[in-house]
Amino acid sequence: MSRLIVVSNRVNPPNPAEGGEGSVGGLAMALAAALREYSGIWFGWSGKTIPEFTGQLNMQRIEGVTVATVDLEETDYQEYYNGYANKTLWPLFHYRVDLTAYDRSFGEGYDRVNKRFAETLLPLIEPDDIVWVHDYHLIPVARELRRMGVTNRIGFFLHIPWPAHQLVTTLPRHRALVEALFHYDLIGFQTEESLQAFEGYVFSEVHGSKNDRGELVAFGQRTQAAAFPIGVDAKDFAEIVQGETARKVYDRMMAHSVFRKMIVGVDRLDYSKGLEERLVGFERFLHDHPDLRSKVMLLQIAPLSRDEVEAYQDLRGRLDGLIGRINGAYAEMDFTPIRYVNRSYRRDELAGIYRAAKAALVTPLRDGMNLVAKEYVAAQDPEDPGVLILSRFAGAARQMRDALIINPNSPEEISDALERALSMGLKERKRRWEALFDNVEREDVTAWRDNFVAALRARPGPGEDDAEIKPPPVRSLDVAAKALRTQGPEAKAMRA
Ligand code: GDG
Repeated sequence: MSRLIVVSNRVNPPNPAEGGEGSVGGLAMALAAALREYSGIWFGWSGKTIPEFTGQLNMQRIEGVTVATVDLEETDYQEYYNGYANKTLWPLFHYRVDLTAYDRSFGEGYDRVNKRFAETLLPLIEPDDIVWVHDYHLIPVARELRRMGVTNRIGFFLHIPWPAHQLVTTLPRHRALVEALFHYDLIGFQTEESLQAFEGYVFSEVHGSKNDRGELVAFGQRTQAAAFPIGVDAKDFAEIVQGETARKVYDRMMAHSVFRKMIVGVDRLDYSKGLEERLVGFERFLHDHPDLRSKVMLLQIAPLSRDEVEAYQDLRGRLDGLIGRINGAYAEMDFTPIRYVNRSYRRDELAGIYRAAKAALVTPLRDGMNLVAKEYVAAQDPEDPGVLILSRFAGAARQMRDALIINPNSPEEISDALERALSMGLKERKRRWEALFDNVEREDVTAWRDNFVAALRARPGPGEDDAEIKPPPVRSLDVAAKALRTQGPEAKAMRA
């Protein structure tokens, strides 16, 4: 069996001392699970910066996983990580053009670091290995590896949405970014919607096509693109919720909310998660339902994330103000409606918290998938399950039709859904939960990993497939650009 080499920006193997989680974030969770059963290597940035890049590899074995990390230079960190990844691609791919920085140095830093990643990774790759690159930080890795002669199968999975073509084209380097994706043998998206948006770009912007094998053809290359919705380790979650820590936390939460139903939100503090909209919706609920005010409380867990980026600092400030306003207006001397916590909890503690909550509010404005929605379902008591309120803009909404689906931009919809969730009878709660759990269990993280790896292995290897690739048709803009560079009569006509 060939080895699997997983490449991601950060490398966070699970740590039992932290309740089985290396760090907060959906990607880390999923990758730890992916490597648990495959022999292979997890390669990425150590999270440390040094004055000058050395390319020195640090190899360790953690919890059965071989981990290879490399340190980055401070400038790399600023331009590639804080810059192009988190100030350009993240906001743009979450439809926040207003927060997107189009800074040329960020793009250069992004290319430089991707090249450094590829160069450092190169000596680790053996002929039979398959390489699986993750997320928007590392799109050009395959292009760089190909330039160095690597012919192994290389796959890519995008954890965040692929946005509409009109948004992608606001990027000055959009063509190069998409071309870089065509060096992968397989590109995975979270949803059909993202897949279609990507295809839309390929067809309309670079006049690519789909061949009779379903491959996308453009830039003189071809690749396979498909949707692989990511899942959670549902079985593990259902088990840890029965463990001692989860039970203790559950009992504690129940004791604290004896006369009140607890609603929970768990998110990295990120503007894509719709935290402000959620709070405004909850405020509307309190306003519209004076009779229910004394019967509910909202626990919002929001560990800080990317707090060196201004947009995240601004969001934090706005949330502090909003929560202060709502608590000021609706608190009693012995009660505050919103408990807001900026720290992270262990995974097993989180499981107990989920189980004690009568409803979960998951309200992203855009989200590749959203694992919290799935974890909440996995942690419920089958005999008395809580209700999931889920944004239609989370990738998870495609699979989780039995949640109460809302538009997070509407405070009224959030308020109505809360009222409905809190008054829902046991029969309906069970019916909805069973359908949701069935999906969460079936389409879990193992299914995601196995489907992706199987599809990647099924791609033709080097020399296995000599089908001719037609070069893409010349775009009218290219003709115009060429003409402008020449001195002929065509050029004169164009300049005129
Ligand atoms: C990206 C995409 C996609 C949160 N707080 C704590 C904690 N968490 C864990 C949750 C969950 C994970 O972090 C968050 O995952 P999400 O999927 O909700 O969101 P992103 O971090 O934005 O993940 C997303 C995902 O990648 C996977 O492809 O679903 O759309 O944006 O697992 O439990 N974990 C612990 N303590 C906390 O306080 N232990």
